[in-house]
Amino acid sequence: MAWVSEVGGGYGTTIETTAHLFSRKSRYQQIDIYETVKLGKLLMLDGIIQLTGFDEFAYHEMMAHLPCCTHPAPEKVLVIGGGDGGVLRELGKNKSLQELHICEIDEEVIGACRKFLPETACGYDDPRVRVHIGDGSLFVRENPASFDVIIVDSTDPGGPGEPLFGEAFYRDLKGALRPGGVIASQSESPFLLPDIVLRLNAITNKIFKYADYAVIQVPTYPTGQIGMCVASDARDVRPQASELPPELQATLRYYSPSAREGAFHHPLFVDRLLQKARRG
Ligand code: SPD
Repeated sequence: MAWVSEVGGGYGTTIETTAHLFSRKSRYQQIDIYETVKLGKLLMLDGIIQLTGFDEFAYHEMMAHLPCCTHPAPEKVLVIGGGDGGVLRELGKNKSLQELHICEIDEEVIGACRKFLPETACGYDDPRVRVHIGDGSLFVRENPASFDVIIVDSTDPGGPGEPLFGEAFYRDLKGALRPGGVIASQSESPFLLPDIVLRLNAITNKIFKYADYAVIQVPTYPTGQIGMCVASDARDVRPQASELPPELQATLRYYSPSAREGAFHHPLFVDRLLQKARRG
């Protein structure tokens, strides 16, 4: 038995593992997949926890269904990053979506997850999926006015996901939306990385007419939570603009209209951070 840790900023999260299933340094990052004692499979990129089988449903359901339900009738969706396939898997449950595009920079993440994390990477099996290997920041610039929903499922800033945390990228995201489009992006934990939360919310508030921030409970991420920016030029992003079919809603374990509503209600320190972001 070995304990593996994500450490940084004087803080760490440690998980007990039983087997190291995959380890490889790709052109972009160190990729590790473990079997754990309590939490199912664990995927780490450059030593940062990306998912465990225990709670990945929380993150992936919210990242996929919340922005799709912010759009009245989404058809064409793009995922940037998200090479493990978890967001794709959730999008695939929504039969009204017509095209599911993913732009992932690291082909080796896809290969490793398809082999060792099939319960997550099964998202790739959907015939509506089109895989683009490349830099998401270039892909959105090269595909203007193309998507109803764009979901940025990035790693943390500092690694290959670094270009996905700047204002230029968010301007290109907006440019890649069709009229009425919605974006959602992995936007870190307000306890752990308040400066990043502030920066991303300041960017979305500056660029989009409507912007807000939702929090997802994910126990195995440091501090047990992570946030997502949600933004659109078309409508307020807090209320649902469309509902999931009841048969799909019944299969979910986290996303629901009330979980959505709650995700936008914050403790005081986060509200103050978001007020500061709105002031720019
Ligand atoms: N701090 C960890 C952030 C990880 C966000 N991406 C997770 C990828 C899961 N599909």
